[in-house]
Amino acid sequence: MDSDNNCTLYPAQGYQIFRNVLSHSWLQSTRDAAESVIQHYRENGPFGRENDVSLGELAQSRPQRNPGVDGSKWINEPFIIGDLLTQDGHFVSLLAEQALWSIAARLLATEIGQVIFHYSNLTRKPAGIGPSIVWHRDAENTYFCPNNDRLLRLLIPLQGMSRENGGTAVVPGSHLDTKIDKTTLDEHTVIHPELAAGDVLAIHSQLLHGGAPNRSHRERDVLIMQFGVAGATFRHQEVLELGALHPRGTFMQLLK
Ligand SMILES: O=C(O)CCC(=O)C(=O)O
Repeated sequence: MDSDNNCTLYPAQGYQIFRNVLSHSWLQSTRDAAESVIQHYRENGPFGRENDVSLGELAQSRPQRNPGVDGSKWINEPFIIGDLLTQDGHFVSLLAEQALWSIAARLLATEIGQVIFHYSNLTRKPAGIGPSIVWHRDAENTYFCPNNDRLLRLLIPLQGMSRENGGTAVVPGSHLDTKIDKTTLDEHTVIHPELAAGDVLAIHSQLLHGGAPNRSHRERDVLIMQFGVAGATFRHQEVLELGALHPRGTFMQLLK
């Protein structure tokens, strides 16, 4: 149902899976870069940067998101690490890759030269202690959101992701009905796409999505990149991460 690299499902479903976008070697080097950033966070603790979220601090401030987890033990465990391009040059190389921009251009219905990068982060649900992610639409985000709602998030799991390890859950078609109440969702309308490491899950800005805590023995690290279209004005632009608002050409130049 969901594997369709021609994007024909996206208009009706509001999400699309692209299989094997990261090759084995890209996947391995991305995992290595993610591991080094995670390790740095563990050794140095929360950096106090607005774009990072500690798993322990989240568990303390919103215990309902992570039942049974004692936040005080996990202050140095990252839940979200943002501004990835400043953290490791590998993420700059990855962002220069055409495949990600081609997907963004097709789903945003524009030319690849009109696509711009907004921001990226690593969103983690570590084995056994990963928190839930509440139901939301990305167009509601107050971090980085254009007035025209033309944004697209690409989620790239670095390990296989499914319902079992707190994989991203979606409500197909909910992008077409923004009146659906996210507080009273019928669970029969929810699906949990199964992704292999290196697949890409593209999410429409109005699609309802979220996910349960990870209480499995499997890690779940997801690289997230948000793209938009050049020329938009913004209703929220909390932080300009390195590379924000730039097209692919900038990242290719940085590699020279
Ligand atoms: O990590 C996930 O499962 C979902 C992340 C997400 O919802 C988002 O970035 O908007």
